[in-house]
Amino acid sequence: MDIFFSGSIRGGRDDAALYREVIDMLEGHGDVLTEHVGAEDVEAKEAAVGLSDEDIYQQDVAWLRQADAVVAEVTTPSLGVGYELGRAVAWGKPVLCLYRPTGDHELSAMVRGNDDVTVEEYAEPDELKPVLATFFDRQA
Ligand code: 6IA
Repeated sequence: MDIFFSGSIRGGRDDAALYREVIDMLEGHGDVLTEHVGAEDVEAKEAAVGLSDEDIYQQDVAWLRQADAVVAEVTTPSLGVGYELGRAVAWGKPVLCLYRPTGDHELSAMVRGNDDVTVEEYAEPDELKPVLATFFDRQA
């Protein structure tokens, strides 16, 4: 199972440590194609590697196309995450969005209102293990 994990990068890195925890949990369910989303120093790495925005876009869309499932942490709003979700839904991929309602931002109606997206609300990362198990059991 190839898993595309989606989380905010230029939208804001407040939840970066949480993304790493989610990625660790996802690794129990398959290969995570996008581990860099959880990297502490992703912006510095981006500058060091010298990828253009076009390189990032092309690589990202290729990974998204390859993925068997998409899991996004959507508490920090991100244009890139929203774009990836739209493409994933259009390709008929199973999509799970994880959202903490205790955050500063209300979840977009374009995510919560979409029947093709499973939205799970949570407060603590500990709650996610059974949520992920149920989601991946459904894909088996
Ligand atoms: O608009 P945002 O930057 O918040 O969008 C975040 C989403 O875009 C993530 O889910 C990623 O899949 C994708 N994304 C944004 N930047 C990168 C990136 N930078 N590499 C891959 N995907 C990205 C290069 C970092 C690397 C050299 C460590």
